[in-house]
Amino acid sequence: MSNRFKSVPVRSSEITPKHVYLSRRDFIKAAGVVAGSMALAACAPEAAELTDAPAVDAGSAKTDELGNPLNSYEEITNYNNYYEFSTNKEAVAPLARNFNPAPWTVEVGGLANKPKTFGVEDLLSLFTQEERIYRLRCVEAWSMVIPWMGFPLASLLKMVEPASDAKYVRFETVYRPEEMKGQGSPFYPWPYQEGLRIDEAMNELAILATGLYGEAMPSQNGAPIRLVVPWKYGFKSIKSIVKIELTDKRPETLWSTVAPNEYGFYANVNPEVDHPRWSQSSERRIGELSRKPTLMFNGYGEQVANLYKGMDLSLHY
Ligand SMILES: Nc1nc2c(c(=O)[nH]1)N[C@H]1C(S)=C(S)[C@@H](COP(=O)(O)O)O[C@H]1N2
Ligand SMILES: [Mo]
Repeated sequence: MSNRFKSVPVRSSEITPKHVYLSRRDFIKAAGVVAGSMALAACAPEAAELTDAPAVDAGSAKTDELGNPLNSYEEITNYNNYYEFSTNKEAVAPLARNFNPAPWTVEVGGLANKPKTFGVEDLLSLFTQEERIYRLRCVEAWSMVIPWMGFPLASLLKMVEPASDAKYVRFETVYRPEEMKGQGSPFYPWPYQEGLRIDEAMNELAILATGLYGEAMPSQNGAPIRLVVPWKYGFKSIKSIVKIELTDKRPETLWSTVAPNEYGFYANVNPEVDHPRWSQSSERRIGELSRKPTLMFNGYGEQVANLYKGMDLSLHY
């Protein structure tokens, strides 16, 4: 079990919400990080306090279950697809600085026996936050390895008790054109929406992520809560979710509305099915020089291939 993907339970007390962000030294004390780090921090107090780097796991040589090293916090938080802010990946982080993710609620309902609106604080305390080291493969053929914090989407769905006719799950991003200037663009049908079949949503790999590198989720990565479905192209992993709806109809998605022949509903990572405008057989790992072969289901076939038995995957780009 443990070597099928990297998952470590983390006490919610070890997660630092940005609004109560302590100095790195205080955080190290609060989280009970090993004595070695304490000594280091004491030797270099200036550097420790000035850094914007994560307080947990900084500089450790962690890898995913295939031995791939993690991308750095810098890389993960400065190269982002988040069209609500900008279509320029390097411009997202500075534009997201004024985004305010607190307070925040997520409405979970539709075809459910116990629909409920949750505050993000509720979600952090109701569900054990665990670290999941996942590969993120963008449909644009670049990828990263990211240590997310979060909890299984299935845990939340079970709590609201899906009705027997619920077949899909629909997700919606916040709509705040004042804070998200990209939402002024007429080329996209805002708010961003996405969807999964309910059995995909219940798969143990699908998580709602609330942080990365042990820190609360940065705005540019989808604060305060976003979906992560690592066997699918990155655009399925919708950010800054305010609504989750169980439904009997396949949801419309932003990308399948804009370009249905390029971005399908399933969007499973597949090296054998090319994007109409480029090959998907290899990818550029951010921070590395040579390209890597793309893996079927992004390397998660053991956990998810059974979801698609009998489906012609070449028809489901
Ligand atoms: N709401 C919203 N969610 C989104 C996007 C977006 O533009 N808006 N971009 C998607 C794409 S294309 C990718 S590759 C991932 C990128 O996630 P990251 O910036 O955390 O690496 O977010 C996905 N989720
Ligand atoms: Mo993407």
